[in-house]
Amino acid sequence: MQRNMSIIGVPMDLGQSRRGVDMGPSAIRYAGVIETLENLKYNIADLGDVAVSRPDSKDNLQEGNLRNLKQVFECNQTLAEMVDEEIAEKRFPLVLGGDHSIAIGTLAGTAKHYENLGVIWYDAHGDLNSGETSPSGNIHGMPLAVSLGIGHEKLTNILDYAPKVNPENIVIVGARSLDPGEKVLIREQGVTVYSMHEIDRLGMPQVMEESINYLKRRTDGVHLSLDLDGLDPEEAPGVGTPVMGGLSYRESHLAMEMLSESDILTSAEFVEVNPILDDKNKTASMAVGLIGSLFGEKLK
Ligand code: NNH
Ligand code: MN
Ligand code: MN
Ligand code: MN
Repeated sequence: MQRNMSIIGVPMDLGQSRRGVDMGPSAIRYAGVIETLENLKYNIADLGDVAVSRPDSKDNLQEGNLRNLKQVFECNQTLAEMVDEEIAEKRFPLVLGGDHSIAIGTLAGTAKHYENLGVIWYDAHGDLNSGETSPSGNIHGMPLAVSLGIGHEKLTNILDYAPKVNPENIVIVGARSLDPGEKVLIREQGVTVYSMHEIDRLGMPQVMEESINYLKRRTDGVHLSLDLDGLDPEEAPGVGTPVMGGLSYRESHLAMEMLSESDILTSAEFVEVNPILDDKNKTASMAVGLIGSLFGEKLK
């Protein structure tokens, strides 16, 4: 794993409807992400936060069922350029959200650098909606579809290329709330999904072993996009769209430890921490605990 790492905060809350997730990067920094990584001997450059513009009342807030498209696009464009530059300078990008719409920018900046980027999407949701299938109009439910080239052209074409990712290089872990259009897309495009059903049947060790082996065989870089709502809301309450019956903190730690051992990751992001809905910064602290395991912290 690359020892030089750049942290990029993205205080974005316009990709969904509940305020507060814009404070996620502060909460994760406050919970000690920099100290944790420095203790693990990484050289950290904290690049601060990407600017997110505010929609004013005159703006057209909704364009083709995409809420706040203009602001989400502009922020992701900037984020994509930053991630691109960090990777070009051989620094590992660690992006802190913010809502999950920011994966559009992270993936745009990342996928350029690989022939065949793999993606692990750790989430209760599939984030495979488009303006046509979205039940909410919230762009945070769309970033994975956008990376497949499906969705509004402004978003799919960031950094002037599309698609970013091959659907067969995507593994979703923890899904338990998929919309009808997302299920169709998963079947049609050959996305691998370990829903909670498979995790219950096989257990996290086998799920991660299969995922890692699969991606190792067919990709030349792997991005982890971890939505904290993949975890069970009893344990991680600080998220905007909680779905019961999720992954435990322990299972998630194991997943991170196995990813760390595999050494396949080339970029990562942690998203959807909402400190307003949290219980004493517990969810942000979990994010930092998981980041520690992902980057090599050992229990003994
Ligand atoms: N699938 C729903 C939508 O598209 C919810 C998405 N919410 C998320 N995704 N938090 O991870 O609106
Ligand atoms: Mn998500
Ligand atoms: Mn590529
Ligand atoms: Mn989610």
